[in-house]
Amino acid sequence: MTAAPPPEIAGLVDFARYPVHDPAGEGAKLAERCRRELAETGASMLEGFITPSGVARMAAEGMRLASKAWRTSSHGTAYLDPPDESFPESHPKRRLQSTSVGAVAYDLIPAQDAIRRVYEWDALADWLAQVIGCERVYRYADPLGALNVAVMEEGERLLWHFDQTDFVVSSLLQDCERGGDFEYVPHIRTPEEPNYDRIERLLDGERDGVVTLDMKPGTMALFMGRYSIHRVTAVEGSTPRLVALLGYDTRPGIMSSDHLKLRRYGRTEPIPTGP
Ligand SMILES: O=C(O)CCC(=O)C(=O)O
Ligand SMILES: [Fe+2]
Repeated sequence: MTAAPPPEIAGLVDFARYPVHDPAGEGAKLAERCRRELAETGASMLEGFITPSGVARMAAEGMRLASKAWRTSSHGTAYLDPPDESFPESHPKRRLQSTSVGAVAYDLIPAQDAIRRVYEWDALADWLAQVIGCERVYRYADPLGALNVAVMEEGERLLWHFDQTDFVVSSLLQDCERGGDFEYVPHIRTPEEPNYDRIERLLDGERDGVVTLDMKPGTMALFMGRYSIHRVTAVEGSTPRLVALLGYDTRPGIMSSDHLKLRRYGRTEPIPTGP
């Protein structure tokens, strides 16, 4: 028997098209499709996963939160590690790129906000486990980074990089007027082959193999960012680009490091709630 979707998600997710709450039936078929797409292209796009009214609500809630974003503007390598001086200057391990983004931490997102309801919906994590083929998937235990909203304003861009996690679930809540494109090169490296030459040419501006992900508001994007290098091009226009990033892991209790929390949110501890 199919469990009914819980009332707090009603109206937010298009269950008819994406029956993720039906793990033994249609949800399993959908998981199989996503699994295949991830293997083939490094991404799987669930267009219209969030309903039009759900997206409108999420965009309005995101805009209310945007002023609380911690803004960083810095330089980094594609590996998100400090530059490794043992390599030649132009080498990807050493090359610095500029990057700037604002991030609203989980503890600043009200419990009743629509994106938080979707993230905290257990059936979604269970369905993701089916997609990636492991027994369970857990939401991050990180009080700041588990769910966060990235706010990119005019002129901001995200550097070419690999994620340090296997997979990312994201949803564009609001697009900017121009630019802000999510570009990636599927499977540019493997655990065995770092492919530094190819990455160096990409950083030099060679466009071979670059694909633009079709991120539309309402699409739930599953992306394997550890092996597919990606970036967000500079945002243009006065409308901020808002993306919700939903953090999961195959192990329970996972947090990001204090270093990463400080960098992304400007603090390591959640803001205390009143008595
Ligand atoms: O903003 C996006 O669409 C992607 C963000 C991203 O790649 C990251 O935070 O690692
Ligand atoms: Fe990323």
